[in-house]
Amino acid sequence: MSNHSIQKSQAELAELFRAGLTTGVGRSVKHESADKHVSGEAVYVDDRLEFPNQLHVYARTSDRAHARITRIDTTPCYAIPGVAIAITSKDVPGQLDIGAVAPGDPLLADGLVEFVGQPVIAVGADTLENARKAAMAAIIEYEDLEPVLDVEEALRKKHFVLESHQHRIGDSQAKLDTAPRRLQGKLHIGGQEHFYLETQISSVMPTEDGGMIVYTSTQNATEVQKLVAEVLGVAMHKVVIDMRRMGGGFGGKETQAASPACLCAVIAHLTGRPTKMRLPRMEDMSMTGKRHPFYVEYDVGFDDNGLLHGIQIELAGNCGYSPDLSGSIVDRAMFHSDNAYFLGNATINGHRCKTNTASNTAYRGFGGPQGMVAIEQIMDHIARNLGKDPLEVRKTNYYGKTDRNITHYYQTVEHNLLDEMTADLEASCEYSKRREEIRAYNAKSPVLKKGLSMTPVKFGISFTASFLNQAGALVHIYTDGSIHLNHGGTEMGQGLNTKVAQVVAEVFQVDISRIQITATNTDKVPNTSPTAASSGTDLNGKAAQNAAETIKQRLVDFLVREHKVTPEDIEFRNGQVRIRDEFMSFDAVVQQAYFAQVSLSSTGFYRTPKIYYDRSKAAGRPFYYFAYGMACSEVIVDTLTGEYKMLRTDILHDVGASLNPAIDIGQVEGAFVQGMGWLTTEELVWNNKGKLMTSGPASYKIPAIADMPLDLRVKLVENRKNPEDTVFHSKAVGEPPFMLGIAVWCAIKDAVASLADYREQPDIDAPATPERVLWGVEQMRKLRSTAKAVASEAVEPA
Ligand code: MTE
Ligand code: QUE
Ligand code: MOS
Repeated sequence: MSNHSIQKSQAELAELFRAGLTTGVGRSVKHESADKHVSGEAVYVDDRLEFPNQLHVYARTSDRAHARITRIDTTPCYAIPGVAIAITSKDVPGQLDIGAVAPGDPLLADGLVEFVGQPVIAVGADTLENARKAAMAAIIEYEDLEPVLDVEEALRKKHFVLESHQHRIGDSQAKLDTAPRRLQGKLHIGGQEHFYLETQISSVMPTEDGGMIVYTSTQNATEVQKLVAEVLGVAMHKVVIDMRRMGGGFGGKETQAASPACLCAVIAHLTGRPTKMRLPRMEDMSMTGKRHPFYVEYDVGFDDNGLLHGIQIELAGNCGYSPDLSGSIVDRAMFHSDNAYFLGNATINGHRCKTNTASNTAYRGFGGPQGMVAIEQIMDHIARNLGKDPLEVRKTNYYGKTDRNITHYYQTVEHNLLDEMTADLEASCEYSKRREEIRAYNAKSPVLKKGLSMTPVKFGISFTASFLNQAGALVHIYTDGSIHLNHGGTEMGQGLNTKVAQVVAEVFQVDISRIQITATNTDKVPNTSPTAASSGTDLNGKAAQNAAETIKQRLVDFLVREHKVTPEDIEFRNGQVRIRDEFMSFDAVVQQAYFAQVSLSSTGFYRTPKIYYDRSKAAGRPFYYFAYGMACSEVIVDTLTGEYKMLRTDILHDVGASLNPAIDIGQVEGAFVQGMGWLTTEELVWNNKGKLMTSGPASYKIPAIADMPLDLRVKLVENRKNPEDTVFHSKAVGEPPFMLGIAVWCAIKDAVASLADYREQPDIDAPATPERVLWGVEQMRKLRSTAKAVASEAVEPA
């Protein structure tokens, strides 16, 4: 970097200049922490050197789903050695509620418990073991109340955490009544545990003036800052959040990282000692919320081609005991209940059902996947009713390019890639040929049945709460030419820091090795939005670009003055700067600018243009653009056991002009497998007392390497810039490919439907566990034998 020792000649500088940059945007630069992830040197909160005198915090949680607390006695806690403090809700100095958007989440239960796993008291002790022993020694007595554990019961009783909401276009009722064909159905969709490898964790150090520095694993630094300040009853400027990286978030650390941080802060405040709280896996699984399970009812009218005439969908999200983000999550389910299809005349009702379980929260797709599973089920149902290939019915209903392109929330779908991407993938995966082969195979194979399905994804990019679509960044250039970069996003493994660094490398035209990104920190970039809605790169990349361009402009202005040239004479490239026909290294330019008293530091800011949404009218343009994907999956099902194996999946996914193809393909593969796990083996089971029985990896089955499709082929759409002015015309990638997993669920149902000549839709709820698949097999066999009996009776002579 330094060129004090070796002065390069003009010819050498010119050659470097001409060679061009290899680590800017569009390059498969490896993840900034890849080596450290592999060697184990990446520092997570639990790896930080511990503070002297630190307390470990442990929460004793409710073992009742719904009860009044009649007595709490913490005196027995103090008999355990090493115990410093045992606190209840009464000891919280500031506000007790840590609800993210609406109140409803007390930091510690206050007279009432509403789920098994709800924190009631917290203990600080010298070791985690002592804290746990002491917490278990407390006396807590309850008077049981009737719990609501079933989403259908909650829906029937209108037991909601928030009001219901409607999206409506046209006259669905009239169209249902006049449609040539009509079907009704219902479906349960399961939840999903985040299973981030690093469980929730915070470590807090009290500082002067009543301040706190909080090291925590969160997607939402500003929210934790605000809630820590509120529970302490101090201003936000007393609290600093430092977040270097998460060991996975997947939405589970958007709101639910706050509770350990706040418990640590309260105990640090009351004792004056540093604190740390890390949830053991079983506690993490029972205390924190998951993806919302949904119950869906539909009524659909269509014609003989399968074209939709009218549709009504009831989407009932199981929110758990409190609102958390369920308002926006059920909204996003409603926004995506069209997926890729023009609904025309539609009424979509979204309900936020309250049950006595942990408060369900953000999870990759944020309700979108549940809405999309519903409409994909409907597409399959229509196809079985008509005896058509489901892909034909899907294509018939795709949004048009110039007409049939208004969504049920009145946004026009522009630049849709559905037709081209479907045609491309259909050809490259040889859909028709394999469809024929599979039909032939199934006709000859009595036990093993193959299934095939090709499903699209259209996912809206932007927070639907429009104000969240903003970001900030901070860039410094030091006098040696090295660059320090901060932005408001958080790194959870998705490669955000790498992409944002590539953007800054591109602007300055310097190698990425010059750029250091450090922890996300609320005193560097304030008022951050959560890193969520897949918009981390879109927002923070643009903010960092803005900061870097501000500094670059100052450098250009300086060179213009100094060298008496015009801005057009100046070009930055590969660590060099050309000033008309003279070359200077970037370092030398920076040094000269410093001596000329030019500021080498800048903030940057970005807000997404064009979007607006009026929720009271349920109309607007909530999404800046859509990301598209297509997946084709082939499975084989054993109809004697219900077990299955993924044989092959082909994926074509749209990321606009990719900022980093290697990272993007990693995101597509990871998201697809996570989506597949949700819809196949990941089943959450509660007992009739509301206790989560699947609270560890022994009983909750996430996909492992052996569950991968035997043949997985992932391609990104080539030569398709995002037509909107996003960061270097890229598209968000974090969530959209999750919903490619729907192809696997539909392929399993396709294999089972073969048992009834593809004319019946098996009732296989999600997840399609082997048990459910077996029930679907039995259902198909029963339907066929009744049909045969009826047919043979009909031909029997009287
Ligand atoms: N990838 C990894 N490795 N780990 C994660 O936790 N979270 C996903 C996705 N990809 C996640 C991930 C979710 S839910 C979102 S919203 C996006 O990353 C957030 O990051 P981005 O906006 O920077 O893509
Ligand atoms: C997608 C998301 C989020 C969202 C909307 C989306 C999200 C999120 C919020 C949200 C909404 C209102 C608030 C708030 C957050 O909305 O992650 O603090 O007041 O947190 O379409 O991912
Ligand atoms: Mo992702 S669910 O928006 O954190």
